[in-house]
Amino acid sequence: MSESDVIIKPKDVVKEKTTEPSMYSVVLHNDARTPRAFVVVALKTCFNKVEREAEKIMLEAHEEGHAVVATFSREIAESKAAKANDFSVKHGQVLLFTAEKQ
Ligand code: TYC
Repeated sequence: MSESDVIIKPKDVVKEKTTEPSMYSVVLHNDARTPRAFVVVALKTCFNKVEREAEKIMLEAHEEGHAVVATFSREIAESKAAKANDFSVKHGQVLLFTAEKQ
């Protein structure tokens, strides 16, 4: 071993801790007032869902009380839920989307 060799003992090795960013789901909530057809339009307009997928999500929310629309990073999920809620208000509806940590 030369004088310039550096000895790294196990206790000196610091493990890099990496944490994956949390994911958030946009959740669609059921209510008694919003027409089913409007829910489908909102899902197609705000989340780029095709008719069949939008109907499936709408029916799940209608029957179960809520349904996951899609999952994103926190910023994207919150922004998309807010835009979809604005779309709902703009059309005089009470349809609600929330962003929920997974
Ligand atoms: N329950 C509503 C009705 O019977 C339809 C509806 C479905 C509303 C899903 C919201 O997320 C919802 N007109």
